[in-house]
Amino acid sequence: MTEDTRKKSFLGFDFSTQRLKALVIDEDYGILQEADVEFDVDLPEFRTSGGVRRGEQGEVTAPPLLWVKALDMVMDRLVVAGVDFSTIEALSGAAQQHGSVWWSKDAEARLSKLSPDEFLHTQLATAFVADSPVWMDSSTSADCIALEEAVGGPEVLAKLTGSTAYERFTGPQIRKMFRTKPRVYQAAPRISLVSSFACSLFLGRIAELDLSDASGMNLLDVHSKTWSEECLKACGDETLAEKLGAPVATATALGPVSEYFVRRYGFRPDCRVVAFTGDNSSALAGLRLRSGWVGLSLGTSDTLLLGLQEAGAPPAGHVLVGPTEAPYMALLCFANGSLTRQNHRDRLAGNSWDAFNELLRATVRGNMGYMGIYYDTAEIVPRAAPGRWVVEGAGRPVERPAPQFEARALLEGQAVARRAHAEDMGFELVESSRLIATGGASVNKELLQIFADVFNTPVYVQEQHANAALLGAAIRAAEVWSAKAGVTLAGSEPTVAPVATPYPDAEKIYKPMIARYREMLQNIPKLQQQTNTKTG
Ligand code: XUL
Repeated sequence: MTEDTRKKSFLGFDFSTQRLKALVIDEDYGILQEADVEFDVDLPEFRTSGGVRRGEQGEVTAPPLLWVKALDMVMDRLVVAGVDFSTIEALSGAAQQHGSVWWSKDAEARLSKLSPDEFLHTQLATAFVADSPVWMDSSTSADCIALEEAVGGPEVLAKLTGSTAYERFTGPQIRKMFRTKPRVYQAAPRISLVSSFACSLFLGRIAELDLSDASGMNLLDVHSKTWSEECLKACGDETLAEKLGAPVATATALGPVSEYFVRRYGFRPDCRVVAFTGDNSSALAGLRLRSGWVGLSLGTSDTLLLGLQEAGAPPAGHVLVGPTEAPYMALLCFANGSLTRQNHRDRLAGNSWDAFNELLRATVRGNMGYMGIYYDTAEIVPRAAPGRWVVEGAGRPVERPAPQFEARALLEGQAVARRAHAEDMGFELVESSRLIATGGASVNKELLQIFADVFNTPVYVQEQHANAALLGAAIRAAEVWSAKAGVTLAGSEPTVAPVATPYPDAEKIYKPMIARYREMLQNIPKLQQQTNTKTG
């Protein structure tokens, strides 16, 4: 076959908290094969629960060898699924953000001389010096405070690194290791994020961190795109910059796949490995968000993704270096998402969405002035304690609102909050704006209509694949490859279907509600302590 007619496909991975997933797409970005390994079920010998192990003081870790063994397993499942690895032009991956992998001294040498006759996990059994703290870890409050103090306060840190200090961010995690387990810190010549660790397995050497995931560490100056000396100094010693290595742009082909994969699975020797990144950055690529579009993942928590031209200094939420063409991206994780919606559906409408939607239909858009803020769990954006606040049109608190007003107040309140905080991050509505919804609750048409009206923009649903991070990994592999090869791939135009469009009077109704929401926030008790209740 000639170069032009040869079938081309692209491989993506998602090293998420509970499972490892793999996906092969073709030139149309259509899905060819998928495989999945669930850590607790498929690898019970690691004794994880939900993919992690919990300590008594908020520590949450995972053994990196679990992820290595899961890769052995998922590769075998791809073989069984019939993947022809010789058609794969490029591969890339996504991973849970913030987790750190602590490599041993002999790791790099081991990675470079892997025998294709053996599993990865048997050859890399001594490649790590510690279990990996992951994003659910909340044991580093003291380190967060110390880091903020070292640079001149939370606002200064947010301006510099895109976020105030968060327990799960890797800088505070490294600081804790340096402080409490100095031998581990000294024993590891290199530290990876979960994304760059996973990439290393394919490259046969320790991979560079990508700038987008590196922005989830409280260590990167997001303006100069280099490590902040001050932050490094506050979290470790003079060897830290060397341990981390210099980060690279996310859309970088780091090299060919290692010989191990060529000989064991039949990859082409010139198959490109594109830098892996964090799952949220990968989701931005998977949703193929353009300027002025908003990605909205409606899960246990709700996550908002935006492409940005400038890096602001967010009081809540995160600014990351952009993984695609927008220079920056905003990541807003609202702790109260689907679980909170379900709790109140159960309370107001006896466990039934149909009954809940009946309540919504008994009210009008704007809810006759009733507005609510519902935090069943401590909220992150904005940082606030759990509680429930409902007011009527004149702003007076309402003790016992009727169920139909509560139903609408809950959903409108959530959508209004999403828009207000997106605006705080620099989001501006433009003619071509769109909201792209994914996640479990994106099947709820009534909810999507409310989002369409509040954002005054049509809502589309990502239909092609429910897991935007996984799809994004394969798409990024395809796009970096095609840009380099000068080939336009048939799948590069997004295909999404509109499911809700705003009513003409939407802005008149909801714009004032955004101002009222900001006023309500003034009276809500703030959380003094940092919070890490975010769920994926
Ligand atoms: C983001 C975060 C989570 C993880 C989940 O800041 O902590 O979304 O990336 O995998």
